[in-house]
Amino acid sequence: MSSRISLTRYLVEQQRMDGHIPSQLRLLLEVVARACKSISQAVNKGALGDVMGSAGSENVQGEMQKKLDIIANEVLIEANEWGGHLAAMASEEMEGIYVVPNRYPQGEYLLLFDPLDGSSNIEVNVSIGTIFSVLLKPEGTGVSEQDFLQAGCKQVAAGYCVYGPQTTLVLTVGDGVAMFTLDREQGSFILTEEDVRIPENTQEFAINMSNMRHWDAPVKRYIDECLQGKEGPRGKDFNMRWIASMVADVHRILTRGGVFMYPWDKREPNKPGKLRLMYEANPMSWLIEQAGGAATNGKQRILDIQPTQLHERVSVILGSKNEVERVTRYHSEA
Ligand code: P6P
Repeated sequence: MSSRISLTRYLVEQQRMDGHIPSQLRLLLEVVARACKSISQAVNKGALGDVMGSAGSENVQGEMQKKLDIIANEVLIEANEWGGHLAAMASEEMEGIYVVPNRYPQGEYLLLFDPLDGSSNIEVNVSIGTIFSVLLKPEGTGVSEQDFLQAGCKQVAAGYCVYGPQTTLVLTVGDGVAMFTLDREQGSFILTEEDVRIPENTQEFAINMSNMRHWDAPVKRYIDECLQGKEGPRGKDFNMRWIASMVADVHRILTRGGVFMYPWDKREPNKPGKLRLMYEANPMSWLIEQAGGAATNGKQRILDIQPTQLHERVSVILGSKNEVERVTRYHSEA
């Protein structure tokens, strides 16, 4: 039987091999993985636990919070605040940053997360997930929101945990993408994919088609060509998927290729897009690039965007390299 490599062993070997993972970062990633296991347990309870339905509150985005959004956020805060590896945390569910309390030692890392992405899918039992991003705190005493405003290319670790038919943790520290499946009997994440690669071409796109009338011309042009199939300019038929859970759509793309698009549209013209840059687009874009794909906002590489606000939004086009380059080219030609 091929030796089963646990997440802990993988991280220790990565640390030993090329010092890619300082011990404090290894500790942080193991703590985040343990928190995702707890979130997975809560998600899997469903209607059997007191975890379903609305929390009766709104998050900073003005969106109704589900009970599980709050639970997942609290699990991540409580798991990470005492370990001494973090200076502060930021979450989709919290307006401001969460500075590690003085009663605990402060570390050099900043952790950002969407604790439960796709929570509109909870009631219908469709895959949801936790997305996380790790930055180094800039030199200097104390920590402020400004310290978080770093471009995605500064990330030192990024990943997600998808709560689906399997619970799978997907991670990069800048040396490719690895996937770990949760062995519930042992309670440990086991390495099941290493050096994940996305095909450069695809015949599958993911976009919310109900927004078509609101899209900009380059997006309309790209999707129209896909819909024309082999009789059209692309000369091949396309398939469409839209799970309305970014984690699940990105996991499919990391697994078999494809292009995911949540572009700017006319519904809220003052917003650059729906998805958040710091804790959705940046971690997902790094994973995609580390697996040989590409990620732009239609005009520039997402990882090069210099953030100005913690919760700022961005237009997202990511996945198979040649398709992302085509959509981006259509924007530059427009
Ligand atoms: P829509 C989930 O709420 C999310 O932030 C992403 O996970 C997902 O891709 C998108 O929004 C779905 O948005 O407008 O299709 O419901």
